[in-house]
Amino acid sequence: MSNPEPLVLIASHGAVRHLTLNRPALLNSFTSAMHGELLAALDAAAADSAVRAVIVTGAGRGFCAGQDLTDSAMVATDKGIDVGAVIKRHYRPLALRIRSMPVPVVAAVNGVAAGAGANFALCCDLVVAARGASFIQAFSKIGLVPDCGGTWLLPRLVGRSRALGLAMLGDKLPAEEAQRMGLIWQCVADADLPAAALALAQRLAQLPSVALVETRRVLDQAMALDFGDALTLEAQTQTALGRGHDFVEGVAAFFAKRPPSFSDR
Ligand code: T3D
Repeated sequence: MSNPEPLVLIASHGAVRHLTLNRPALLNSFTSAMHGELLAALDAAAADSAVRAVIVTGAGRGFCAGQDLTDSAMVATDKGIDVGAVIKRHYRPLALRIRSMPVPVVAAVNGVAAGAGANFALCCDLVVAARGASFIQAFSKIGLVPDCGGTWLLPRLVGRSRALGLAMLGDKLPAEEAQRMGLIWQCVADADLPAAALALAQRLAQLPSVALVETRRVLDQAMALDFGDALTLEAQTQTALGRGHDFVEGVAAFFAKRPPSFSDR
């Protein structure tokens, strides 16, 4: 018997680990099985010291249509459907895994990103999208609130007013407009997406991973701090980073007028 097709394709380009959601016929919507493979692939990338950046993308014409609404996890029982249990079992660990990766994660959004598929992309550090891609907070159309971190991410990315507009109306937001309003980092021509995402990930891979990941953490934490506490957090973080090899290397490379070679992880 032949092995079933993997639900997440895994490839490496030097220090960049490339993960592709692979259920193209159903726009890469999430099943329990795909969640399992994705989490395992992210864990493996996190544990591999040769990996210095990760790209997530989708196979076919879609990026990810969110929860597969036909997956067995969704089937009603005699106690009714517990949607929250699906979130706790799958989307919470996924969102936390992305936000705690020891290296930067780039979402290369190749097509429609809907529901938890949109917020999965927005959990990533930098989002680059093809011009033909779009983002849909599809939740209100099926009587839910944004999940996979959407309630936390959206107002921080685009402000409360736009977050509410996107989440309540659930309209399709084209990638160009998503870039204009600051929801994503970059929108590129459709044909340029793979090369643009790889170039971005390769650039990130050459930067000091620990400092990048600490930048993510400190920026997120500072949102909930007053100015004085944010300054304290910056100082504490610089103390730790200043003891790292990467800081010594960065300063040495600057004075030697040579490219740095960062290795802390
Ligand atoms: O338990 C829980 O629910 C927990 C958590 C939930 C988090 C969530 O993600 S809730 C939100 C779930 N997602 C959606 O509601 C999006 C549903 N999909 C759509 O609105 C549309 O498909 C798109 C706007 C994303 C794309 O539209 P279009 O016209 O480009 O494609 P299509 O024809 O609608 O879809 C292509 C196929 O994929 C189609 O199947 P078919 O007819 O060719 O056999 C369609 O049914 C299927 N598909 C698309 N999205 C899903 C899906 N099948 C299952 N689940 C999906 N989410």
